[in-house]
Amino acid sequence: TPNDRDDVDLAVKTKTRTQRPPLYKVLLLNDDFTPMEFVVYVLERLFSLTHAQAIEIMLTVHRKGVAVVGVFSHEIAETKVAQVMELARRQQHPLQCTMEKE
Ligand code: TYC
Repeated sequence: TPNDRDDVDLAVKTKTRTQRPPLYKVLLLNDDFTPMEFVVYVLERLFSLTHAQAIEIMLTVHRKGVAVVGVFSHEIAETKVAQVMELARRQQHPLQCTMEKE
């Protein structure tokens, strides 16, 4: 029969790849002036970290100059950065927060 050969009726498969939205790292930068307890407060309040996790990340930034605080969609990352910068500005701390594509 015509279809005895496997290659005759092989379906044409189109590979569909799921589009994953790019993710962005939110980075916290060290400086010499922002109080450690303010950084811990910001991390707890805006990134839903426990007190222990917040202290750990703050100390990493303090020692190494920068650390990833979290990974988010573009919109959430932008909002987090803006919220950190606004809290710091209100208290007149030079704390800097930025984002970068993962
Ligand atoms: N280096 C600051 C100090 O000694 C503390 C600090 C930690 C500041 C993390 C910013 O993102 C930062 N007071």
